[in-house]
Amino acid sequence: MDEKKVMLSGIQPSGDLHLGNYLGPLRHWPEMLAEFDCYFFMADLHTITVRQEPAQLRRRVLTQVAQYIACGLDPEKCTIFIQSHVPAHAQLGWVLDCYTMFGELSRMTQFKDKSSKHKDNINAGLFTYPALMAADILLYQPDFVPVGEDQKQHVEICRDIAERFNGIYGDVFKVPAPYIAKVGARIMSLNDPSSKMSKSNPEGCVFLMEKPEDIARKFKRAVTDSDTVNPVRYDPQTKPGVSNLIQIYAAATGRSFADIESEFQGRGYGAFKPVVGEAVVETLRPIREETERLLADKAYLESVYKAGAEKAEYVANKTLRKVYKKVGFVPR
Ligand code: ATP
Ligand code: LTN
Repeated sequence: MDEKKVMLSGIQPSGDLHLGNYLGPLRHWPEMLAEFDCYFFMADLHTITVRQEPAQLRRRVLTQVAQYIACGLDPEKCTIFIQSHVPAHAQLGWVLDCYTMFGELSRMTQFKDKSSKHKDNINAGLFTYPALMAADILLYQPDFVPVGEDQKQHVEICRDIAERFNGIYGDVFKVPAPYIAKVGARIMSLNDPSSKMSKSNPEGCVFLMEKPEDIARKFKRAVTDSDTVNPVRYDPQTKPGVSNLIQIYAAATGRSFADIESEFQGRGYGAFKPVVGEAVVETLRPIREETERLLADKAYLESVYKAGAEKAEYVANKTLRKVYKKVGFVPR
């Protein structure tokens, strides 16, 4: 019998989910439920690499569980869990710390970025984060890890760690591949198209739970350029702002760039920006409404993440036991 391929991904509940998270990885996850055996988790262990307010963290984790479901992840068809509920992540994380080199961790772009942003808290967890992420992945032996462009480097180091470990102990881990969707892989900030949309710049960022009028306002104010002849053209080098809007519109409506350019031929940004805003509002509306409904049903959410933790733990422990045996730990 052909076993289904496995895929896994997670998002840190370090802020409310935004349009970049959605149009990048999240939107594609439900498409994979039929084909793959899927695991989706809230990466809460990763989140404390940056100081968090405990009540906020709890709220965001639960909201994120509800949002995963509202975005189309049917808990009957995949495993949805909270990372800290499965101790094997931290346990394998430690083992892999010992197979990850200081030099390779020093080259991680995200570490460089985050340590320059949080100079007062450059903790060891922030530095070893990729080894924990490798553990998150390798525990489930996935074939694919669907993420946004910025996480590619972390999936690559995970492959290196897996190959190093396998090189010493034989085939313990499956070596996974990143899976990065073409349209939406990197949504840029609305008020600064040179940097990616991120919760750390809330004015340039559209959150999934945001009110329609606020979303519309952010799109109307989106930074474009001063081109007046046929301004709605996709050219990320010279026109990053409008190209980002075209990308968002294409991802939200499923239309091609060429089709969008021809619809707006000869028309200005004043016509284009509100239309993009409206398309995003309509894309997010059902997700927001369903998230609100689910958040009012705490018992259901709890049943989802408890069942998810049990299923995840079973698979994760199998890999962990194998690893412990290979490195020479005495079985209990
Ligand atoms: P931060 O603001 O701390 O950089 P973030 O908002 O980028 O965080 P992450 O938790 O790092 O969010 O990312 C969650 C997932 O969403 C990852 O797979 C990441 O690649 C993807 N992602 C994040 N921002 C974008 C974006 N602007 N465009 C496309 N994908 C994105
Ligand atoms: N680093 C990822 C979150 C994450 C993740 C993972 C993604 C943690 N562990 C394992 C895929 C697989 C991020 O989104 N910032």
